[in-house]
Amino acid sequence: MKNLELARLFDEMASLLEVANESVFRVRAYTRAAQTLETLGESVEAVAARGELENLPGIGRELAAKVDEYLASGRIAQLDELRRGLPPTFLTLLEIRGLGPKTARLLYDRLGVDGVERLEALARSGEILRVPGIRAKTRENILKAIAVWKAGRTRTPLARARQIAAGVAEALAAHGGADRIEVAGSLRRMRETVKDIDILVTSTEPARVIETFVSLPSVLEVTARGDTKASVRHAEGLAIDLRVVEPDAFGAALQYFTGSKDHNVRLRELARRQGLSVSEYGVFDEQTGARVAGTTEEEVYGVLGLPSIPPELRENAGELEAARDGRLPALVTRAAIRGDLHAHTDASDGHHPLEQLIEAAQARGHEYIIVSDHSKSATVAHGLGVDELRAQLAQIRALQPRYRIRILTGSECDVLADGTLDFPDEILKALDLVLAAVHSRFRQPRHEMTARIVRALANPYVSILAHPTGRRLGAREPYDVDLDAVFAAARAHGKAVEINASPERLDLNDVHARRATELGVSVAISTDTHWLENLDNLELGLGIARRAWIGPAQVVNALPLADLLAWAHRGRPGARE
Ligand code: DGT
Ligand code: CA
Repeated sequence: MKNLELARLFDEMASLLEVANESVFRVRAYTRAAQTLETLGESVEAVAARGELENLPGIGRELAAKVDEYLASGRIAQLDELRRGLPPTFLTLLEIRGLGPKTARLLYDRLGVDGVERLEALARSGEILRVPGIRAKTRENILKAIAVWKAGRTRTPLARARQIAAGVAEALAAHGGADRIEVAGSLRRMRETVKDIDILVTSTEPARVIETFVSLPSVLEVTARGDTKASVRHAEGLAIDLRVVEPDAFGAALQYFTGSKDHNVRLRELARRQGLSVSEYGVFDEQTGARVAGTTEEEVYGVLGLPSIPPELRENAGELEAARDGRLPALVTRAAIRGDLHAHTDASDGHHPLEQLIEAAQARGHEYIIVSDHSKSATVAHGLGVDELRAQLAQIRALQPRYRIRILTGSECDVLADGTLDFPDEILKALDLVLAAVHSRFRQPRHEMTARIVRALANPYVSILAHPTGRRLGAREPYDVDLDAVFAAARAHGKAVEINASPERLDLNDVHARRATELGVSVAISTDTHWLENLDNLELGLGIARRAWIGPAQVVNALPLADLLAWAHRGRPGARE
């Protein structure tokens, strides 16, 4: 299927046309075509074979010809033409948020800025201020955007790192002669990005484990290799460290290499006051030198008089004091989650029909699944109009008897620039549960954005604020909003805020989610599913919630169906108190 490949090329053409100063209409035609291709439900080859390319939204004769050209020859002559005369790294400049194609071109022509590295150097030295239109404030924004861009590149997103680690663990289990295999480090603590992957194993044949590890097909280079330890660089750039440890020191090693470093430093202080020392080999009596613990983590914490602290809490953020005082929270678990409260179908920008979404959610043991397609203002996401939503409600009513799982009717309804909702109350009241979300006008000043969201939360039919900060990891910074004011409004109206578990969002993050619940606001841990396998991203949302010290009582989708509906309908006009 060449859909995404072509979409990427059309996006590139749009950027290059803009750089070449072409009319906005031509530029937009390519962006639009790229979007169509990205969301197309079948292969573009099949559509082309039927000669129906021009029936696709946004694809006219000229673009259809480009698609045909690419499918026939693997190239687009005009694209090659546009690329000529620009260095291949030039387009990375357009990944810097806020740097438009015209400015990028100007920077290249005047100062030879051919990529991010040179851009950063000249921004730091101040030389870019010589380019017309670049002021001190622009320079500051460019430097900030470069920092975001780099952060997105130097650390690996949790979701991807988990997949890579799972693959390595599986290979070691299958061929490596490893007994226990555990992932440690920031990955085990569920940080949203990780620098590297730390893996611990026990084995009676360390040499064989090491050999299997360094020979994995995804290994780019072996950077260190010893009898019980090896480090490699994975094809995707990140490092993976493997250590083979003695079974009776496994708990101590796991505790040590899980970190965080700050947590470990505090733990060692606590130990020292009790005449004990903690290392990756065990807990030792400082006087006699005898080892008093090490086989399991429980034992390591136990000899220090502490309950075992969940890895997600080990950031030296009050967890050791809480453990000492018996105040550790009982964190939310997968078993506590009863359903998913954010999912799309192919009626808007999801990729599967309603029935498949329902079946996939039911197969995961959920008690309920919402259908929350976009509303009409979200045009790029093919948002539903009132009639389409009514048709969907009828469809759900007809389907429900066939399923055990409860299908909740819903909407991810756009919050318009003034804080009103994209659907009138008459239709919102027909829905089981409404999500409110900002998808436009991201650059409103802080007070406007705050007032906009606060107003949406006051709408009695809204239950959950979806992805409250609007960030897209490595792509878009959060919009400027006073989250404390948002949380106060949510609290006042009894609304929940979302922990959106999509790997591109993770919004709220751990810090903000902790703040929200401390202020008395409940959360929904939701996947924002567009592809069926996205339903499994719940684990990422749980990671955030657990890092935020959240227990099941603070999670609305831990409620049984009847209680969830009672909560959602509580503030609606005519609802029983
Ligand atoms: P990152 O940056 O995402 O890889 O984060 P971590 O926490 O995985 O950090 P990493 O890989 O450098 O080290 C793994 C764990 O090893 C860390 O969380 C705690 C432990 N560790 C590493 N260096 C030190 C140290 O100097 N002192 C102590 N106490 N522990 C350390
Ligand atoms: Ca690490």
